[in-house]
Amino acid sequence: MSDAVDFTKQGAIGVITVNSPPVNALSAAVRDGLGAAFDKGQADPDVKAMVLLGGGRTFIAGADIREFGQPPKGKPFHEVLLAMENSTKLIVAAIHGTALGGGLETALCCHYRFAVPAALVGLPEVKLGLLPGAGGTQRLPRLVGAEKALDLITSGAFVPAPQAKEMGIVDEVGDDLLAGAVAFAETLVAENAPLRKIRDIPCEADAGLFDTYRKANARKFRGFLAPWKCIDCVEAATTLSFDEGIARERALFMECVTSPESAAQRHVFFAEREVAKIPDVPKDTPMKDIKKVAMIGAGTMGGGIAMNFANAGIPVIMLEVTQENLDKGMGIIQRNYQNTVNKGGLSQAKMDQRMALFSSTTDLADIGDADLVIEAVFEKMELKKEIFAKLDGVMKPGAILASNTSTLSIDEIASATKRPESVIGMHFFSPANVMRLLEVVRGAKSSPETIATAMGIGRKVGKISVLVGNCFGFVGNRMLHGYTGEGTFLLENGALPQQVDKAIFDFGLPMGPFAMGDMAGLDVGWLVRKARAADRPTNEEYGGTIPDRICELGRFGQKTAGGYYDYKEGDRTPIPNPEVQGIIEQVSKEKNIARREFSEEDIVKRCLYPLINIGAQILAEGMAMRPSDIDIIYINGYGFPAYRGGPMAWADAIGLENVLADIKRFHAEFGERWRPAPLLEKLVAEGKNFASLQAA
Ligand code: T1G
Repeated sequence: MSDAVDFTKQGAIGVITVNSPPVNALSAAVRDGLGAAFDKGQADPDVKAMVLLGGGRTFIAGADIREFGQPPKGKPFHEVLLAMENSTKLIVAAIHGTALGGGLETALCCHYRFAVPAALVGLPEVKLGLLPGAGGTQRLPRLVGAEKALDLITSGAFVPAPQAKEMGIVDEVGDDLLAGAVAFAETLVAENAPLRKIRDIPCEADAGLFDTYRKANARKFRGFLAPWKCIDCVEAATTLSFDEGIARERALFMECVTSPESAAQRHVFFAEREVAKIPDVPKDTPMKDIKKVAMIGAGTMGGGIAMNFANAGIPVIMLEVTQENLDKGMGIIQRNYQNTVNKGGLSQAKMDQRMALFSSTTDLADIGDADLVIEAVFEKMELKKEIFAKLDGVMKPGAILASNTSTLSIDEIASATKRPESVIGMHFFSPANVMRLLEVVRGAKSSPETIATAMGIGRKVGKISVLVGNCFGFVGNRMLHGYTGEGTFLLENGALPQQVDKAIFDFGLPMGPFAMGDMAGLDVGWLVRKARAADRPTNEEYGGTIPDRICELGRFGQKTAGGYYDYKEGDRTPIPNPEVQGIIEQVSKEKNIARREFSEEDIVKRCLYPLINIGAQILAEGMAMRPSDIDIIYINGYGFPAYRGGPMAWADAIGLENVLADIKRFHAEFGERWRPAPLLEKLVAEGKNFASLQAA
């Protein structure tokens, strides 16, 4: 028996326990151990049936993701599963925690399944750019039907045990995992229950189900590989024999597991977990208990941010300067919740519970007992410093003072208080109640406890918290500046907004820079450019000429029915505008630029390579802890496609020497803004990539 798997007996029931923390992943040791344990139970004449369970906090949570891309070792998984399914002794899977991926596939090769009520089951391989490669695409449709299997396999959703029982995935739900499963096995033996094999269940589907499903999900699965292969596998379960279906599944699994998309998505899986690891803020750093939050500003951002806390059951007091602003802000929150209720995403009772967690005031003195206060007012430093000075005098000792500023210095804001150790940035992304990303901006004096609390409360309210340094624009917006700026230079060089936006959309972002600008409002950038005009570096080319002229016409985007594009009433579809094209061509003429054609590849490099170059600068300055943090920021804050891994992983996949060669070419043609980041040059000179910095 390997250390990873124990075999014991309870009466006539063999108990097989996987002990491979933290999640009992199906490593080679576990697979070898399972094989040996089943052989032992099979050979023992006193054993009438067997129970398989996970030790620690969960059942088997899937294949060991770290083994993918490595040379195969240990007993092949499908051999272990075949031995179980063909066992002449009844096997019951006893599920707690999460039975996921290969874990659920193992349970489906047992003859019966027992689960505790809090258990979850699912086939989330698609999130890793994979498909259930151990029979899941052939067995699940036979259990729950092709249509439900399609949804479960292409979404990777986790199903609670009671619902899984209703669907037929689980046979029995009971409170005591081992005792319950052993009793269930004993009952089955006493009743001489059949050794059920899911493979023997027929599987049919309505003609056209799969093509209809493909069409209905084309936009959602755009650019991904795995969801499409999942559909093909489930379709095979309805058209081929079980063994032919298994062969088809294995072929398509190999196509996925060797694909760049899966390598990228597996990178993202681990990157999402790395963000929580902060070298100088250990995991056991005490976090403050946030029982009450105060929100300063009930505008779009303030309301959206506040909803996150109410959704997590944390009371929020809203502060505004006038009752009118309060009423308006609370109205927005009410409407947001009502829309969700109307769409069936929330019960009215839950909405009422959340609304009951809100209180509001125009009196600063009323918020002093909050454990965390988040300021979300206009991006004006003077105003923020005035507010933080007042907060310093009002908030109880130990309260955390956070700003939702998207670009301004946390250190300067903290300087307005006598407790800079309690000041931190919590930069949410609009719409704040939807976007997963939270940039936690550490000030020079932010204490480890303040940092740990901000990171932790972000996770508690469903965000992915990423710690960033205190520079202009922090990480995301600082890189965004390079991306959007290059887009306008492309217009001056000869491209049109619709060409740039199409190339970026086809690359995989949800929309291109001009459609995004029209959605966010062009006036926002216009105000920032005017505010910074006086101190703009003289050697920095100005990319704002075209958007300034568009704004001077009062064209701010969707909010004014026109910006770069026109928009019909109630329709967000961008329509190219000839007057805007005239402005673009006029600016090229004034700047003596001969307009030229650009391929989609040229456009992608010109718009997205600044993310890589600026990302390298950010890493060199220590404003991001690791390249994969930047990837997580761009995927969760800006819609960078997960199947490309994020800007830094994408650069590694292209090859940094290739990226640098193009950046040098752009530097020669366009000057300073394209100066290669020294870190990028260093890595290329040393034959390394961004991933080599992860261990740092
Ligand atoms: N392989 C390797 N390591 C894993 C792992 C896995 N499957 N799952 C988790 N870990 C690590 C994780 O990196 C972290 O490490 C620690 O365990 C705790 O994880 C053949 C091909 C189970 C719901 O996709 O969804 O089976 O950071 O922080 O929040 O068809 O982990 O501590 O060093 O996430 O409590 C399919 C992936 C695999 C499940 C627990 N299975 N895991 O969440 O803890 S492919 C999955 C999760 C497959 C078969 C196919 C979650 C969790 P570290 P954690 P958690």
